[in-house]
Amino acid sequence: MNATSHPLIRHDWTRAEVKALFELPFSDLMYQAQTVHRSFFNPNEVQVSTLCSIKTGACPEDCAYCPQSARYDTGLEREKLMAVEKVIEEAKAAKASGATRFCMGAAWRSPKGKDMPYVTNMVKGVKSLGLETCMTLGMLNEDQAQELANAGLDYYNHNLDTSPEYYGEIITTRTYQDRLQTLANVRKAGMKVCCGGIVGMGEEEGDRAGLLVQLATMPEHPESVPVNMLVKVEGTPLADQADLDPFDFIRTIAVARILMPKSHVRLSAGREQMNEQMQAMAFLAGANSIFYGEKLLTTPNPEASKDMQLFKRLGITPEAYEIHEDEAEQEAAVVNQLQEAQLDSFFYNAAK
Ligand code: SAM
Ligand code: DTB
Ligand code: SF4
Repeated sequence: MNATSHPLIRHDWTRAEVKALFELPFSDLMYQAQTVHRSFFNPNEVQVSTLCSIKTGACPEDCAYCPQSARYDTGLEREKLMAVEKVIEEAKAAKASGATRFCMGAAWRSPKGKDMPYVTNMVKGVKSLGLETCMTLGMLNEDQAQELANAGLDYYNHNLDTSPEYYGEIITTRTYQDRLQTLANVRKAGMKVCCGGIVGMGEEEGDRAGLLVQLATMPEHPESVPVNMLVKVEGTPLADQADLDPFDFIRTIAVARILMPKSHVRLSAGREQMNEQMQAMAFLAGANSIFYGEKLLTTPNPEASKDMQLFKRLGITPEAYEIHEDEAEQEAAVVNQLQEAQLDSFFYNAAK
């Protein structure tokens, strides 16, 4: 039996079934999640990704959680698109400190045509270092998705954020359907999908179930499922949102693990606000990926050395990323193109 035909991998989850999982006694839920996790993964390995904000702030969208929206005064300094060589320097540093995936995020509604050569050069450059690549640039049309896939982008991150019902409370400048369309374009182009959401935005348990049902009933589960705990930022509409019960956060991770057994579930934003016991419980619930490095996009994340100490205390090792030889050759060939990219980006930024 191959992994995709495994009886635990289902695409027909109903809201009622998922709500019933959320309502299990905590220990029963954790036991199920652990059982599923151990059938598909080494439970003592966690994938580590580092984030880099390649274009910061001044975003036209109105996402109520986001410090980068131009609509809210969060005191964030806007920064234009980072030069390709700077991105590559950051990626080298991330690799040196142990990351295997480099995720580049831009505060855009969607990339403009003029941006595409720069972002595709970033992908090629970062890949040539032997890192997995991920980008999150907002909405993509089919052509843009194909361009990124052709450049070698491994993952595209585009979150659904919450349930379809609660979505309108959080974002009005793009629809749920827009998001699903981008995800379909990413799949069609052959990239891996990174898609999850945020909890602690005032949603109900039914909304957390609704988000997970959306993800788990996709024809292919997202390979990576980030579960973000809202980072409350002064100036955003959600700055004073009440804290979510930490056990409800852990339940969300556990249910995601049960619904999408083969996916990496990421204990994503919000770790700076969690103690180590809570993070350990998230790993126990089936989380097996983190963002690693002092900064998320604009807000703080635990220090890398603290994470490594935590891993050591828990007997966790970072998951290795094996690249195949033919890929390595192709990637080495890209190094030559890099100098060109660096020059391009110098002129692009100098012209702005
Ligand atoms: N602008 C692009 C977009 O939204 O499609 C990409 C970058 S955006 C910052 C990526 C994701 O970060 C959002 O979809 C959201 O899930 C997450 N995020 C942003 N602000 C957050 C916050 N304050 N707390 C938790 N997650 C957050
Ligand atoms: C995701 O799901 N979480 C990341 C990543 N994808 C791009 C972003 C978290 C951002 C937290 C707020 C900030 O640092 O600006
Ligand atoms: Fe813009 Fe993305 Fe922030 Fe929404 S989440 S305001 S699209 S940067």
